[in-house]
Amino acid sequence: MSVKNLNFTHNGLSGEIHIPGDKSISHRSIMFGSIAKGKTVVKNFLAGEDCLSTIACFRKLGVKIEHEDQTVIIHGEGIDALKEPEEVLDVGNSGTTIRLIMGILSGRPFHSVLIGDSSIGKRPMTRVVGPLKEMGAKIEGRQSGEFTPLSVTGGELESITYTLPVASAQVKSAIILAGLQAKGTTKIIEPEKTRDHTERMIHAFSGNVSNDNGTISVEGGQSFTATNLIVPGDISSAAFFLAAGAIVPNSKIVLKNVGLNPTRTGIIDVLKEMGAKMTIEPYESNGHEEPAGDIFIETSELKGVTIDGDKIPRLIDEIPIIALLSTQATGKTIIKDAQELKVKETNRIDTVVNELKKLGANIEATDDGMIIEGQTSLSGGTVESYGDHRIGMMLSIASLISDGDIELYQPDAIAVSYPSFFDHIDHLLVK
Ligand code: SPQ
Repeated sequence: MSVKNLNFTHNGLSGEIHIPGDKSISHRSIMFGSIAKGKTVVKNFLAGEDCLSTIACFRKLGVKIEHEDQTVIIHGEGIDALKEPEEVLDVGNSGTTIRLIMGILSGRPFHSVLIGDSSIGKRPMTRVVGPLKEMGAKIEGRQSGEFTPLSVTGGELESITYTLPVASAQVKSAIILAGLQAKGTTKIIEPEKTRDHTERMIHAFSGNVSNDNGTISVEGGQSFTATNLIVPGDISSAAFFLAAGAIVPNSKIVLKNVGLNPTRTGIIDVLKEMGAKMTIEPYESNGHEEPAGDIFIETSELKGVTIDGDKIPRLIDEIPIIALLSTQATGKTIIKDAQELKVKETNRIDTVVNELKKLGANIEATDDGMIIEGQTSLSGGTVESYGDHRIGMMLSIASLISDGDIELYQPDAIAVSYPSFFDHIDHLLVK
C-alpha cells in the first residue's frame, strides 16, 4: 500500500491557485455531449480519474471522444447512435458515473454490464435501480440489484412521478436521463434541493426541464444540440484550500474560478457563520449556465456552529473538511441529518471521526453526523484515506497545522477529483 510522509515546513500560505474543473459538471458534459448531435467542446474539464472513467464508458458505447489535458471534444451523433458495448463498462470509483449512466442505458435497446472498484461494490444502487425498473428497464445485480456488478437491458420507458426518498442529485439525475427517453412527462419531487447541474446542462444543450417549487418535470423524446462549455472550478475542491486559508496561521490566499452554483455553496455559508475572513468576487455573467468567481480568504478566528436540515445537501461532500475546520474553532460544532455520509466512497462518519481522533481531535460520531469540540491542537500520526479522496485531502490539510509529521496511507485516492492537489499545496506554502 502506498504511503506519503506529510511534513511540510512553512510560514503560512500565500498566493493564488486556479481551482480545477468541477467533477459533477465534467461528468455531465461528457454524458450530454455524447447524447447530443454535433461537436461539443469542453474546456477546463477535470481530468481526474472519475471523469476519465466516464469518458472510457462512453467510448465503449461507440462515442468518438478526443481528450487532451483540460479540453475534451465529443463527436455526438444523438442518443439513438449509442451502441451495445462489447466490453463491461468500468466506472472505477465513481458513484456519479454508474448512477447517471444507468438512467441513459435504461432507455437504450441493448444490454450492458456495469462494474466498479471495491468501494463502488459497497454503495447502494437500489435507490436508482428501483425507479428505473418502475419505468420499464430490466436491471439485475447482486442482492436484487443493490450492488455491482449490474446488468442493464433498456428499452421503451413509461414516465413516472417519483418522490425522492433521499436528497440525492444522482438519483434525481438518473430519473431525468431516463425521463428524457420515456413516453410523456416524468415528474420528480425533491423534498430538499440538491445540486442542479443536470438541469442546467439540459438548458445548455437546448433542451427543456422545469422546476416548479421542488417538482422537476421533463418531457420524453427530446433531442439535444451540441454546444461549447467552460467548466467552472469545483467548489468541493476549493473547500480544502478555503479551510487551509482559514486555519493555517499567517495565511492569505486567493482561489480563482470557483463554481458558485447556489446548490453547492453551503461551505461558504458555514465559513461565514464560523467567522472566516473571506471576500467573494463573482464574475460577470457571460450567459453561460454556471456562476463562478474568485474567493479571498485569510487566517481567521473561528467559532463552532450547528449544521443540519436542508443545509446538508448543499455541503455534503465538504463535511470531512468542515470537521477539520471545527477542531480549530472555539466551542462545539454539531453536524446532524447527514446519514448519507455513510454511503459515500467510505462511511465518512466513521472515517472522519476515527482518523481525526488519531491526531488528537475531540470528535464523536453520532447516528446521523458528528460532534466536534474545539479548539484542539493536532498531533502527527499515521492515518489512512481508505481509498476516499476527500478523506485523503482532509488529512493532508490537517498536516499543515499538526505538531508532528503525518504519514498518510493510500494518498493516491486524491487523483479521483484533484490530481494537482499536492502541487497546489506546494505552490501556496511560504517557505
Ligand atoms: O461520484 P461520487 O463517487 O458519488 O462522488 C461524491 C464525492 O464526494 O465526490 C460522493 F461521494 O460526490 C457526489 C455527491 O455526494 C457527486 C454528486 C453528483 O455529481 O451528482 C452528487 C452527490 O451524491 P448524491 O448521492 O447526494 O447524489
